[in-house]
Amino acid sequence: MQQLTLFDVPSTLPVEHYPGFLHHSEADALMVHCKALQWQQNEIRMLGKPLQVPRLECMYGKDGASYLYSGSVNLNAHLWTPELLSLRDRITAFCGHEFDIVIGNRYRTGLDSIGWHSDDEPSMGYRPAIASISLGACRKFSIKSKVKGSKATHFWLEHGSLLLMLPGCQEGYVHQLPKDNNCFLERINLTFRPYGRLK
Ligand SMILES: O=C(O)CCC(=O)C(=O)O
Repeated sequence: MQQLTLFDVPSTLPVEHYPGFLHHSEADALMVHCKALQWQQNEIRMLGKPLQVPRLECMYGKDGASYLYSGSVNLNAHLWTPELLSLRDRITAFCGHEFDIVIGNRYRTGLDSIGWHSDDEPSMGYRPAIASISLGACRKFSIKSKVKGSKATHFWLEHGSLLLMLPGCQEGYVHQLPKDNNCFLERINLTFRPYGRLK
């Protein structure tokens, strides 16, 4: 079992943050691999009008898996690459949670982002754990309780870091990756998720 220090997380948050989960060279190699994945530019419908999602997306995982979010974007799984599968198994060995799909987000610059949301699609089952790997530019990730007026906690997610969103996180909290006008570098995020489990 990998020995890592749990970093700067308030004890009430159902989140664990491991900045050095991947060695720098492993993260570099994974970034090269991820750049060659099958990225797509999706659109959501806002007030009846199509709007480009401010990032590129892809999904890999078990055959036939499809993931609908915001009621309008449907991601269909490409088959696992050996690299993504081996990373998934390594995360499971580290944290004990099991994952069936990975969703990739590619933020081309700091102008790409994802707004406040929780990942509560029923296809992930009851109280899912989600494991998030960050590559490339260090960006701010914010999380706050769904209770009105709650203050956000911020994490700077470095190249090679792992952020675990534990069971209960999606039910009680929302998260976002806001725009950063001072960031000109690319970032890739991989979220490993359960899919199609009854519990
Ligand atoms: O890029 C990130 O760190 C966050 C991604 C995210 O919120 C999501 O995929 O639901």
